[in-house]
Amino acid sequence: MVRGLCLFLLAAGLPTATLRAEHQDKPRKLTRPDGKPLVVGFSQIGAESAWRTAETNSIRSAAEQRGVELKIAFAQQKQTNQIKAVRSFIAQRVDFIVIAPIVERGWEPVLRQAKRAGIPVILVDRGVEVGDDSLYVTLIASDFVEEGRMAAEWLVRKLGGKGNVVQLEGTTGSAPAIDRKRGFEQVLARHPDIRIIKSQSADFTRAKGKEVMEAFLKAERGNIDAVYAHNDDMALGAIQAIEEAGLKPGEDIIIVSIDAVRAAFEAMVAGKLNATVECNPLLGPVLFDTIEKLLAGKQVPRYIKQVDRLFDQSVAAEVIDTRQY
Ligand code: GYE
Repeated sequence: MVRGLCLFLLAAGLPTATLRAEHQDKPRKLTRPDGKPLVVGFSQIGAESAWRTAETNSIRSAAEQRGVELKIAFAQQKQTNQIKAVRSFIAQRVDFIVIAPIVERGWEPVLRQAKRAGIPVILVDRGVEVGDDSLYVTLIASDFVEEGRMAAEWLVRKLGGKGNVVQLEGTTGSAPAIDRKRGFEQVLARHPDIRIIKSQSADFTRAKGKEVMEAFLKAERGNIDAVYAHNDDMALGAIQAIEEAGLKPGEDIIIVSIDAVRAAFEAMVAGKLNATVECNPLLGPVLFDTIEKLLAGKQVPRYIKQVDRLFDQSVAAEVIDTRQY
């Protein structure tokens, strides 16, 4: 256990930092005060998307570079498994606990246990809803409302302000599903001739994206101008469903999604996906830089915001080889 509770106090009251995840050239080894390797427990959601795999790999390799002993527990999309994993990290008295929380609610009891044990908690990629802000040190994540707005603004232009949209939502109750819907719908509220005619969760997976899109096409064939998917994997599933229905994705139906994973760039180059909003999963370096600061007794902001941008077909071919995930 490192410095325990005081880290929570140090983190309080600081503004948001905005940054792009950057790789340090030669990251320093992180150790406990007794010189032994630092131990970090990471409760990961699972492996539902290419984004998540990229995040896991980034955190794994950043830990390796810094000589950190990383214990990863994959929760197979279940919050109960995540809570069990966090309890076990507390029992093992790890130095830091990192959580990518599947949903926003239901975290207070276990976070209180971690706080009582004096183990600092860092949230990565998704936020939680808790009444007591001191239950975690910082959140390292993108602004999902802003991502939803970017997708909507692009789509409004593409549709010329008029059309029917179907929405493939992410995991119900998760921060990115809630906020990407909110941001998108905020923009659409100013454009009454664009309507969301169907909206359903497809759990951030390609298989469910295909399944839900098949159902949408069955119910609304000929009536769908665009798809808004809360991640690329669901958009890629929808593309398959659209093709199997004898339509041209990217032409007959416009598709915009979020993440900007490599497969999305390939789909844009092939003309099947129209645009994707980046959501940076390469959080390993910024996560361990933050831990390093906390170990040195420095303050860190409550929210370390990752900056995202939108890519569309017009730049896909040029940009694809520069992508890191
Ligand atoms: O967009 C999606 C994933 O939490 C930001 O989770 C992440 C989201 C990401 O499965 O692909």
